[in-house]
Amino acid sequence: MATTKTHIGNFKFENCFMNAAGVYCYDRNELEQVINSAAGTFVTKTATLQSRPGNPEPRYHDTALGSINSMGLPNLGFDYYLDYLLELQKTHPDRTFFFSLVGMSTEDTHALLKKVQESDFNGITELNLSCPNVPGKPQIAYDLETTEKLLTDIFSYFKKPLGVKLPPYFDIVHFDQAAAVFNKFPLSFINCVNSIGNGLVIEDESVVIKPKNGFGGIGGEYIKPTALANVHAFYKRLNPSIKIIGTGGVLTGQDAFEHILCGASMVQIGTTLHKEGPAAFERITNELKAIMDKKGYKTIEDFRGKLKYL
Ligand code: RRO
Repeated sequence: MATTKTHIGNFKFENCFMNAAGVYCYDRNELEQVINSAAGTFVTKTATLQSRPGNPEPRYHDTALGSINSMGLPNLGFDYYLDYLLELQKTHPDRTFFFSLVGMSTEDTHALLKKVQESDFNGITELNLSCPNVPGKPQIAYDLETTEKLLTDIFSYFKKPLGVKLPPYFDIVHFDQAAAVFNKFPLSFINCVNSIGNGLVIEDESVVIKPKNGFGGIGGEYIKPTALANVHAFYKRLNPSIKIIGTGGVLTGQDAFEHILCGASMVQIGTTLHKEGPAAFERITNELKAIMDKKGYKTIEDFRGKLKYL
């Protein structure tokens, strides 16, 4: 039978599927459920220096075609997740986990990354450049000058594996400009895409979430074409050493197959994991393996990036 093993740099994973940050990753209880599922690894909720309660509820809403959220970065704080990750290095020495981070200011981001650099953490760090939901704070990665300066400063002291979580881009020129920036740095990966920022869902006469008068990040089925386009646009433009994590609109093995065809080395599941729980990992893995078996693909490298054009 086909295998869905994968790697990012020298880190190997038994399965290419994992949670998307924000879903099943708030605390140890949720993260443990991902560890004990068919997922290859997990990423933590994006951590800030201090814990945060996030935005007022209701702040997440499922719809027939996906979800909208304006969580506002609720998290238990950097130390909580680092302590747990260091514990897992002892109990699961053969596995690698992802630590998602961002500061509420540039100074905070550097403070966080310096703490990671000085710690014994030997996993992979994901810097979230694309939170759409903190009132008054634009998504960092939509400002490429700021992003380039930030990464320049970070790589002057940060020597551990680092990737960035990106918002979707919507213009070919922006793919070119963003890729030119990311290619200047020794990134382990980029993760495409975060939710499509600041959508609006209405039921009857009302918005469905409280923060920001209902505006929030859109996930799920709505966003697969945008996610695939971002994965493939960056796959074609980035140095091959920068791997791509594909996130957005994965409900089935076919959706995951398409992300990998576009160039993804790992595939994250967000809205579907929220709707279905960690059993989604086994279902989607089996669906992907069945597609691979039918096509005669033994590993994901047999078709990764090999999207056909007309
Ligand atoms: O916590 C959030 O509101 C949130 C974050 Br940090 C993010 O990166 N993406 C998202 O959809 N929600």
